[in-house]
Amino acid sequence: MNNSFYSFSENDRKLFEIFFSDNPEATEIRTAMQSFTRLMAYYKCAMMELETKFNVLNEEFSLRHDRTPISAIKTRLKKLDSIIRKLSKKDIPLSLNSLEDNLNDIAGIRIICSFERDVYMLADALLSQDDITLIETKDYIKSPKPNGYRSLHLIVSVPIFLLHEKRSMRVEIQLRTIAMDSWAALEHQLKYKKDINFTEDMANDLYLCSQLSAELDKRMDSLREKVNI
Ligand code: 0O2
Repeated sequence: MNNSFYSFSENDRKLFEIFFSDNPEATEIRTAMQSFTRLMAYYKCAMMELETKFNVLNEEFSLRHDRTPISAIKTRLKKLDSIIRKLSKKDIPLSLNSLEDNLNDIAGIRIICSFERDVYMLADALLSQDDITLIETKDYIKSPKPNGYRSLHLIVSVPIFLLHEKRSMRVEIQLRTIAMDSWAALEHQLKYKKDINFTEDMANDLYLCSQLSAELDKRMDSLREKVNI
């Protein structure tokens, strides 16, 4: 996990000059960049809150059941260029305020579980906490995407407590099994690698792989049930 809140590249600076400042004066741009960095810091705090919550759930589950349901936790802050791309795609005004109001996935946390049942158990445990507000659920496990993508997505609002204020921040949580995660990583690689021509045959093969991985998850879950863990 990266510990710096947000580090600006030269490219980010240029993007700021183009999109976030009406006035190309250096001080205006600096102020806009400072506000953006502060907002990113708040999102990072929200991810830290959620990461701790999942670590606590993992710990308590392991005390009760002698196994850990979480195999890995990954966090990421959306990069400035993909924020701008998403705002433009959705035809949303390019301003700092509109980021917070319109994008739910600036902060993302991915929870990778051993078993499909753990995905729902952890989602339920998190959502029953009284400081968590559920904003949206997309269950791509019960209803996979047409390409075969499976994962449970939750958009939640979580409070962060700053020196003089409390702020509610929205975070996208993706919960998935190890099999779902390796499928998604492979699909992402094949689809977005510049030198690969992504053919219809490859898309069909990937869809079949997704069905096999769903079958694998089912079998692993029934094994888990048999040994009662
Ligand atoms: P990144 O860098 O991974 O975050 P919305 O946000 O509601 O306007 P969107 O973006 O379609 O609409 O939301 P959705 O369907 O919940 O998907 C958001 C994220 O899920 C994506 O983030 C991916 O991480 C993952 N995802 C969704 N569909 C697929 C898929 O078909 N294949 C793979 N590999 N991942 C997928 P981003 O923003 O694309 O990028």
